[in-house]
Amino acid sequence: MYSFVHEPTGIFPSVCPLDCPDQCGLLVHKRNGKIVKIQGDPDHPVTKGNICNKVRNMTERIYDPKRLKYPMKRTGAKGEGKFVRISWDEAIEIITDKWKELIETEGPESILPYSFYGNMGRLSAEGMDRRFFHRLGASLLDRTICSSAGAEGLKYTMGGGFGIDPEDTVHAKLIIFWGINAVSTNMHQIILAQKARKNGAKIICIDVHKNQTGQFADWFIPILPGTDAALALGMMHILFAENMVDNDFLAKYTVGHEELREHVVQYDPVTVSGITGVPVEDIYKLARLYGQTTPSFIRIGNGLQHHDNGGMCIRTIACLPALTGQWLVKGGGAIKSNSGYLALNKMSLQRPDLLQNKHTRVINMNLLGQALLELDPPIKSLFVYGTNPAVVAPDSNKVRKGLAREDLFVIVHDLFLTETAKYADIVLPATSSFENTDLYTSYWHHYVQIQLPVIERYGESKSNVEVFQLLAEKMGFEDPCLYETEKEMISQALDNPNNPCLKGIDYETLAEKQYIKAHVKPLLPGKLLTPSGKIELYSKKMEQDGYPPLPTFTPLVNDGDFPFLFVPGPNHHFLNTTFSNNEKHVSLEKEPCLHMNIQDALSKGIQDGDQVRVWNHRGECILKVSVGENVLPGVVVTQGLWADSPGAKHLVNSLTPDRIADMGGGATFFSGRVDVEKL
Ligand SMILES: Nc1nc2c(c(=O)[nH]1)N[C@H]1C(S)=C(S)[C@@H](COP(=O)(O)OP(=O)(O)OC[C@H]3O[C@@H](n4cnc5c(=O)[nH]c(N)nc54)[C@H](O)[C@@H]3O)O[C@H]1N2
Ligand SMILES: Nc1nc2c(c(=O)[nH]1)N[C@H]1C(S)=C(S)[C@@H](COP(=O)(O)OP(=O)(O)OC[C@H]3O[C@@H](n4cnc5c(=O)[nH]c(N)nc54)[C@H](O)[C@@H]3O)O[C@H]1N2
Ligand code: SF4
Ligand SMILES: [Mo]
Repeated sequence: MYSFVHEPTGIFPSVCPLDCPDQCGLLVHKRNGKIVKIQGDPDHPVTKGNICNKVRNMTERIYDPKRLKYPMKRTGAKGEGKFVRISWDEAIEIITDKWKELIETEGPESILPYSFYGNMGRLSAEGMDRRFFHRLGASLLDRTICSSAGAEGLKYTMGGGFGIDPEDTVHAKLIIFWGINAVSTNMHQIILAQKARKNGAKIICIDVHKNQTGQFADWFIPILPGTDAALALGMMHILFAENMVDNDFLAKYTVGHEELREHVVQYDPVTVSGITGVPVEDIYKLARLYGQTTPSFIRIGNGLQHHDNGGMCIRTIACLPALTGQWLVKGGGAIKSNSGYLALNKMSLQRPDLLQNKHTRVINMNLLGQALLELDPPIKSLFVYGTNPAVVAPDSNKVRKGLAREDLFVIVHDLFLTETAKYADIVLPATSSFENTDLYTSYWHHYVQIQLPVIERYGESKSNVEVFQLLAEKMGFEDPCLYETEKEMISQALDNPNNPCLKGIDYETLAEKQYIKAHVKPLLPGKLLTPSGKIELYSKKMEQDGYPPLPTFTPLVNDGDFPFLFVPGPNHHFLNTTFSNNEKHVSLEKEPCLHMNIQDALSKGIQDGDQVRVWNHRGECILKVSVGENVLPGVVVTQGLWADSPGAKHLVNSLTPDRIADMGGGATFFSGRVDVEKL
């Protein structure tokens, strides 16, 4: 296998491993065996040498003295963070002894893997780990924390994660950033929008918070949380009423446009304004701009779908480009996710066939607290990797209570002693992505990329692939697929007869070229993966699944009698909790604050800069208030997944609901209510 580890000095191609749509090409500068600088790869066709501040400062994270060097065993109380060093042999023996005993006494489903995309490498996030846990017969985890509600809604409408090629968006004349803070979370879409703007494009942002993206836009439209489906339906009402729809397109490429035309009569601008807080004249202005501008492009965000009605919201917005026939225009259409184009051979990569009991229970990762506290038969062991649930999972007081259970055997594999790792019985040190071979596929652009090892392993750290191989060996598993090399796994993953876009892309060519564009054809004309092969404005499948078949606005669930809707999203300098423990990034981000409308502040006797207690029936947080007009009355917004530290109660997920969204088992982080009081 290829590797750059043995070249002590030089500049090596690489890829950003973080859960970010941009998946930048990187150049890693190495001197005397150590990384000294990380820069963007100027030759990367989409990211073109630009990278964010987070990753420009990543070297400090790789060599942070706090990084875990060796396995450890807990000596203090759960959550306290006291550990002693042990050897890998001892760690693997303790884990497998415990698991063999559990399998014997309670069955393998008493063990639960808990992971997410802390490293987007497909082998790290859904490779050997899945094979191992399938072979073990452990409970299955439904990985729903990020985008599953929206993914489901998009699938009903468009057949899957399929949008336009972002490289084409420079041709758009109207760009709508809808529920996405792209300046922080998709910076290359902003760079493309700037190019489009130079060619005369107008940029709109629809959000509950006038953040950096709202400030970047030519027109910011503030909206009440969870009401976007109503706004989209109001736009459709006007598009039909004023004959701004493309009837030929509707007839040829959609199902149900006649039903939709009748259905949206009820969503008149006055009604929609009452729901969304968007003035009637702005609804007209928005609909007319959208109806009269071509190409128009909507970048649909993830924040939008972290609501009770998130699936239907995405499904509804995704219907809009069809009304004006945008899918046939270069640069027109939408992107929510493009993951469908780069779909790997999941069967070969994850080997679900190794799971003998086809009725194995499936646990929704958003319900971790409930699962640990209430499930019967109980979960007795939890293996956490590539995620930090004590901070990122909803209703974190419940999660922490579960993690603290004395009879729960917890293993955490991570680069750092995270908040979650403090609850572990055994902590295992993980390599950084620059120490591994892995395969990367963006969910925004159309490039497949490879990571070849650039540096030696830090301390005694091991990759996810290696850890599950060690566990498999000690468990006595003999299946050859548990011992395959990264190169073999990459080849199998890319060999997907169901996905012609990946044709001709293999390990060798990737190692030579670093990134390869998939063979993606425009979505239309063509057959979509919906039951009808067309865009489903009316969906029979939804009806069968118990949903309204037409796009519909459903209000948020009542979350108790608290005056404010609470929207705690990600921030600019962290990636979820990654970097929240690195000094440089924390100093750039300073501290979390709570944005509050001036009217609300007045009525609560709160002034800019005050410390406030934010609370509800689930928990509380202490934050500094920023008073202004960048949120509507009745809404409070904070950014960043900060952990609690002595003297700082910043854990926003202690306030968020663990209710499940309307579709896909999704999370509802932004549908909680809180009260706020001056301290
Ligand atoms: N810098 C940085 N980049 C990141 C991340 C990070 O933590 N930091 N996280 C990564 C991950 S895992 C993901 S999933 C993506 C997420 O990135 P985005 O897709 O941008 O999603 P969010 O930031 O969660 O929310 C986007 C916006 O939705 C707004 N919003 C919330 N509720 C509503 C609503 O009801 N209507 C409307 N119109 N807007 C609403 C929020 O105010 C926010 O500005 O970013 C990735 N990139
Ligand atoms: N309030 C609120 N909560 C949210 C969100 C929000 O917007 N608001 N966003 C949600 C979303 S969209 C997401 S995706 C989740 C994300 O939440 P997480 O998936 O927990 O993401 P991170 O916090 O970045 O944690 C990733 C962890 O993986 C570790 N890691 C990195 N590489 C490797 C590796 O190769 N191996 C191993 N074993 N570990 C590794 C990192 O050190 C880090 O501790 O958070 C969700 N939580
Ligand atoms: S986090 Fe996103 S923008 Fe930053 S380097 Fe990685 S892929 Fe690029
Ligand atoms: Mo996410």
